[in-house]
Amino acid sequence: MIGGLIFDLDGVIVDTSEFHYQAWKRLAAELGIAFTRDDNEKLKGLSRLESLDTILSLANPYNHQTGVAAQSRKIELAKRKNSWYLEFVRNLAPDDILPGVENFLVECRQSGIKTAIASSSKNAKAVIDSLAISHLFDCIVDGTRVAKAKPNPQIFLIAVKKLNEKPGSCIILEDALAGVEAARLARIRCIGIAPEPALLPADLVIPGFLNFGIKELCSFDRLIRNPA
Ligand code: B16
Ligand code: MG
Repeated sequence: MIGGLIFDLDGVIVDTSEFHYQAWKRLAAELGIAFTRDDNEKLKGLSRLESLDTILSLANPYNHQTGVAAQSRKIELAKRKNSWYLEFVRNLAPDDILPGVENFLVECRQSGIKTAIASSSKNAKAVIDSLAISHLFDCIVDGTRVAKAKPNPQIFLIAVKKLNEKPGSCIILEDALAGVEAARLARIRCIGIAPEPALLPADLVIPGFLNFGIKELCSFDRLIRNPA
């Protein structure tokens, strides 16, 4: 019996990774750091400051600067990157929702399954507003609500509680390694979204929602039992 579905946002409902890539690349270029699309892949699901640390360590893996001055410089850099990222987000529209996602959400809700968003992004609200989909969710937990980002399971456990469900009655939909790991630590079943099954260690991996509806979701529920 499925009580709730918990959706990651970036990479599951909408693909904003190109926006993150362009904004991080601009910052990296200013800092004289080479930054590729492959590097960007490794940032998926991480918090903004963790992403920045990862980029800074590309220039010097041993230079883990700490202290108040280093921290306030990092906050300033992350703020600049975010202002460029938000310029892209402002142009998002309902047409940018990934194929099949909206139908899947409507179908699940009509079947009595509750829905939540659990996103590491502190910009989740702006993205959801641009896509005009907030009415399709019972609750939204974003990066402003949690102290520890994925792979810490905290964000998913808060979503389970807000849905008034148990981990065993929920299923997470996630595109990032950090998110799949967080699902495992939360002991919640996880469907990964990726072009190839080998890319994510989830209970099931699908390329997207075009050929995945309530029927397929219920077969998954019957086959893959709660890990707890
Ligand atoms: P922000 P998700 C994550 O969102 C993104 O995957 C990740 O690439 C990004 O660094 C993180 O949000 C923080 O985003 O800078 O907007 O706070 O996939 O958990 O929905
Ligand atoms: Mg994601």
